[in-house]
Amino acid sequence: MDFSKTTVIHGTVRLKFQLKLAHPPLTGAGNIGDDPMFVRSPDPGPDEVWGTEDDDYGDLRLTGGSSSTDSGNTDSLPVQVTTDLDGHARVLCDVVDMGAYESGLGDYDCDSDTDLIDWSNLQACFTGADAGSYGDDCEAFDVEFDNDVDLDDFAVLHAIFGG
Ligand SMILES: [Ca+2]
Ligand SMILES: [Ca+2]
Ligand SMILES: [Ca+2]
Ligand SMILES: [Ca+2]
Repeated sequence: MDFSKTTVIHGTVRLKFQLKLAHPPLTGAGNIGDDPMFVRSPDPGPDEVWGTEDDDYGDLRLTGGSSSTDSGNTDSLPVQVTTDLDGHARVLCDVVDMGAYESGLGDYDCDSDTDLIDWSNLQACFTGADAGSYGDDCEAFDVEFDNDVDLDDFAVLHAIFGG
C-alpha cells in the first residue's frame, strides 16, 4: 500500500479519518488528497497484508504543518464530543482538526508553533486547581481539559516547550 497516495476523507459524524487509495483522487468539498503527516503512518508490515499480526496501525496524531490541522467541519461536531482521543480539547484554534486527535496544545496564538510567545501567556491563563473558567485561547494550556490551568497542566506543557 502506497501511503503517498493516501486520501483523507472529511466529515464522518465522529470525525475519524478514513484512509483510502483513490485513483484518481477523490474530489468534492472537504476532501484532502495531501499526506496527512501523521506522527507514524499505518503500515501493513513486512507481509504487506492488512489484518495480520505484523500490522502497525501507526500514530494518527498530526505533525506540524499537516493540512488536516484546522480543516475539519466544526459545525458537524456532535455537542457531546468535547475532547479528542487523548482527552484534550476537541477544538483548539477555533476550528476542529480532521481525525481523532486535536493538535495545538500549548499553541496560544495558533501559529502552529509552540514558542516563547505562547509560553509568555501561560501565567495569565493560570487559574490554579479547580478554579473555573479562563480567558479566550487558554484552552491550549488546559491539557486534560478539566476547566482549569494548574500545575498538572504545567508539567505536561513544560515538556512540550522543551523544558
Ligand atoms: Ca500485515
Ligand atoms: Ca484545531
Ligand atoms: Ca504559537
Ligand atoms: Ca487542566
